[in-house]
Parts: sequence; C-alpha cells; structure tokens
Amino acid sequence: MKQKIAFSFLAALGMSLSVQAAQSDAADGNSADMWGQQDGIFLGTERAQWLKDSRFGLFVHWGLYSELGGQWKDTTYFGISEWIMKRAEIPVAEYRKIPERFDPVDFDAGDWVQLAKDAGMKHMKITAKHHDGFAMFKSATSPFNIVDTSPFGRDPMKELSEACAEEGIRLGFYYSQSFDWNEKDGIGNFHDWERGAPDRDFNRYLANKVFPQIRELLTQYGPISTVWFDTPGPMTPEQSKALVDLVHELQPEGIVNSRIGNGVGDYETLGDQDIPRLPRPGVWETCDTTNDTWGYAYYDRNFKSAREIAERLVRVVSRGGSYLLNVGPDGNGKIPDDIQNILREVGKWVHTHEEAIHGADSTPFGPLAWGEVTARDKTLFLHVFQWPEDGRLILPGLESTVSQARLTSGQWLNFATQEEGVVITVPKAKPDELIPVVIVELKDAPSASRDQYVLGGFKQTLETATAELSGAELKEVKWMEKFGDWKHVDSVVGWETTDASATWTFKVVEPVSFYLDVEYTAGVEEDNSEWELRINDETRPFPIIDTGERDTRAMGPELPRYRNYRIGIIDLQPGTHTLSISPSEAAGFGARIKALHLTPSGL
Ligand code: JFZ
Repeated sequence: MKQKIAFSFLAALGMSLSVQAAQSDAADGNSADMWGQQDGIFLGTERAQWLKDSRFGLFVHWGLYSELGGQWKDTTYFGISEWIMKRAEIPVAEYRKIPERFDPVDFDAGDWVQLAKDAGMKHMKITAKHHDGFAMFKSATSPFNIVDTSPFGRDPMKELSEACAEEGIRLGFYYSQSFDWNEKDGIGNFHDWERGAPDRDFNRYLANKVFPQIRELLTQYGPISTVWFDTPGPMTPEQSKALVDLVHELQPEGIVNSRIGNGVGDYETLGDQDIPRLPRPGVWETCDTTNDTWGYAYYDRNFKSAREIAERLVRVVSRGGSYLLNVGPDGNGKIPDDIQNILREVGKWVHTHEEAIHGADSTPFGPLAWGEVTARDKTLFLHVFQWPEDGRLILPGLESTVSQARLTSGQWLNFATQEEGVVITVPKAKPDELIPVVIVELKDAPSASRDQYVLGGFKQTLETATAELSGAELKEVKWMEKFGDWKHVDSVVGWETTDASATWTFKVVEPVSFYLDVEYTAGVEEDNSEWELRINDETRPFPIIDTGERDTRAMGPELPRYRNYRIGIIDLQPGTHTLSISPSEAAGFGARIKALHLTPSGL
C-alpha cells in the first residue's frame, strides 16, 4: 500500500524509480544526493560574468530558525541550525507560532551592508525563504511571512534592498524551491515526519508558491543580482528551466546558480568549503560559513580566524572563483560581535590588497611551496602564506620576464633570475599583516610552468588531485561532522592490483631534505598491510595501520579517520623527481590515501 502511494505521486511527477530511492534517503537528510551535490563544469553564461569581478560576497542565513538558535524545548541540536524544524520534528502548527515571538528589533539593514563593505565584499545574498517555508518578506502569495505574522511587522528585504542600492552592493536572494516544510505540496515535511498528504502535487506547489514568490521578489525590490536556489530534489529539467527563464525575464542582469538543478543555471555553486586544487574554468563560487552552521546557533563559536578566511579567499580567487562567506544573525537581528570583528579584520586586509583580489584572476602556476598567486594583466600578486626565513622568495617556473618587484607598502625588492627561478629578496621579518603580498610586474603577459616545484624550508603537500593514478581512482570522500556540516576530502581509493600506483612528479631546484608522511584512512582489513614507496629508483616498504574506521554511524555516511604515518626522511637533489606509492599485497587494497606531506626538519 505504502509503495503504491509512493509510486503514484512519483508517476505524477514523471520521476524515475531511482529518484524514489534518493527520496527515501532524503527523508533522514543523510544522503549526499539529496543535498544536490554534483560534479561537472559550468562554463557560465555571459550575464554571469560580473561574478568574476565580484570575488567576495556576504551570505546571510536568517529566519525563524535564528530565533530558536539551535535549541528546541530544552534540547540543543548540534549542526546546521536552519534545519531545526526537521531535526526536532517540530509540528507545523507549533512552528507557525514562532513568528509571534520573532521580533528582531536590532536589525539594521544599513549596519549589515556596512559590514559587508568593511569586509571588502561586493555583493550580498540572503535567505528570502529557506526550507522552513517562512518568507522573510511581505508576500501576498503566502500569509506565512514576516510582515503578516510577527510583531516586527517590517520587511527586512525591502530595507536591505534600499541599503544595498545606496551603498552599491549587489543584492541576491536565496530561495528554497523544493523543500518547503510548511506546504503540503512542498518537499519534506508532509511526506516525512507528519506523514500526511499522499496527494502531494509538487507542480501545484511550484505554481502556487514558488513562481509567484519569485515574481514578488524580482519585481518589488529593485535590481536583484542573483536567485540562489538550493537542493534541487525532484526538479525536472522543464521546471528548472522555467524558473531560470522567469528570473531572466524579470531581471535583465539577474543570474541563477547551478543548484536550480539539471545543469541549467548561469554559474556553478560548489559544495561547502570546496576549493579546487588547480585553476577551474567557468564562472563558479565556493560557499562557506564562518563557523559550522549557516543559521545562528547559540552554542557555535567555532569561528574561522581572519587569517583562515583570507587564505580561503585567496585560494578561491587563485583558482578563478568567487568566495561567498556566510554569517548567521541571531533572532534579534544582530550579527554576533565575534563575526563582525573577524570580518572587519579580513576587510582591512582586502582593502589594502584590492588589486590582488577584486578583478584579479587565476594563477598561471602549478602548486607553489609558499602560497598562492593571483594575476591581472602583466601583474602577479604573490600571497605568501609561509614567509621564507632566509629572505629568499623563489618564483620557480616563470617564463615571463620580471621588470620590478615590491611589497604592498611600496618598498622595492631586489630580484635576480637564477637557475632555481626568479629569486626575490624579501625582508627576513614577515610584514605585519594577515597575508603579506609581493607584487611582481612583468614585461609581458604572465606565463609559467604548471609543474609542481618543491622548495626547501616550507611545509608542502603532494595532493591526490595532482597525482597520476594507475589501477586506482580519485574519489571525493564525504561525511557530516555534525548534522549538515559536510566535509569532503579527495582520496585515492579502489586499489586494484599490486601494480596500482599513485605517482607525483615534481621539480626540485636546490638540495632539500624532508620528513615524509602519508595521510590515509584504513579499516581493520587493511591493518598492517605492506605498501611500498618509490623515490625515483629507490624502494622502501611501509605498513598501513588501521586508523579505527567503522562501517556504520548513526548519522549518515561513516566518519573517516585520517591520520599521518611517518615514512621517514627523504633527501632530494635538483632535478625532476617521481614519488609513488603502491599496495604490495591485496590486504591493502581498501586503504584510502589522502596526501603525502613534506615537512622540513626544522618545522
Ligand atoms: C543547503 C541547505 O540545505 C543548507 O541549509 C544551507 O542553506 C546550505 C547553504 O545549502 O545545504 C547544502 C547543499 C549542498 C551542499 C551542502 C549543503 N553541497 O553540495 O555540498
């Protein structure tokens, strides 16, 4: 009986049975598919190009869940707080009473927009409606909106649109097009914890709520840069396309992200905190959050430092993307002070290095030892994450000619072209800023080798993304740390034979010595299996030790336990080297290898 019901509503939606399987996983929120994670490259439409020059944006998750702050009836739900209605299985009738006490009197649109500006951001995207279905704007379509139900009675989207227009910040709206836990025809609730409405009609929900509300959002708030859709779920190609068409029709410059589903957006949104290792073509953004939740959670003070945020921003820009960083204002409409302080510290750095971030693009280099490079026209910006103790900053593999080098402070730096590359002489003391930037002017357009160069004196990593694989494959291992707090790591898996290998080829420009560690995860089956490291022609066996993997976990995909095993010291002379690892026996085939780490003996 139950199956029949499921089949008939899926048939009505024109969905396949495989979608049905994904749907039942979706019921517990534990499948990666359900969250709309996808692979593939979006080249990006013409109208999306502005995002390339708008490298840093503020993401805001704000709604009724902010009032709850991760707590319901004395229970704290660790994880992403905007999912609390589902986590705590709050009945719709009770959830609909929350607006009565939602009175965010501290909300000040001007302050929020000023914070984005202070942080060095150029655009802002805010939740107009999240999965709980509550409209944070005045909506004639649905009475479940902030203006008609809360004592607050104001339309924060209106106030933000005015403040953004005044300050020249582009405004975009997040809109949950599939999940709507307050609608019988929406995805989520009524087929889940309340188990009602076998006659759910997703099309009817789209027609009666989504399309009209998108129309409201795109006609009543002036220019809207983006509609940020999310978790496509059962969206058909036709439905996705119709929404994109509507956005394009109502907002000549408005764009849609890839989470509309079915590959029809204007640009690509990568998974949380997903930063590609190498430059990635197309128009894309990485969304990330300041702590481990998107909406406000009273207990979560696990904030990334300003330095970490600046590094992530640089990494994203150096690969050609945009960085969208989230904050969760509380139920009073206040952005926590800690976050404000961190963002202003980041902003101080961004404002000092405008050229190196906004308008700059991806690096011409492969992986570099000391940091990352961004580039614009004939200028290279060297973001030095690890300052060279000996005052020699080596730029290896550069094919263009340098005309001058300087610090952001304006201090000129000597440089010389030597066998190891262009060597820039920098002060031994690290300049006092989050990330020092060395500006290099070239005589011609930037051109460089994409090879990896390993330099002495810096911690470096040989990552799986840059390994050549034979008889094994690269897999993104995903798991949730806390609920909805997705983490992912590329690993080499599926070792097929004892000839299978992961090989890194890299260059060395002066004699170096490192400790070599392998980072991996393995279960009891792989415990003490024999593996082999080859450095050029030398072979060294090493064991893979059980890291305590388990197959099961109450919450979603298993939690992998990566650890380092120190293989030992390696000494390398100038030249091209290959380093490769292989399982020496079948017992090791299940191990998952994340990276090789090189650590100078003094660090
Ligand atoms: C979604 C939402 O469910 C969540 O509440 C939040 O709004 C976040 C920004 O987006 O969650 C996702 C969706 C996709 C991925 C991760 C979380 N993903 O592809 O990695």
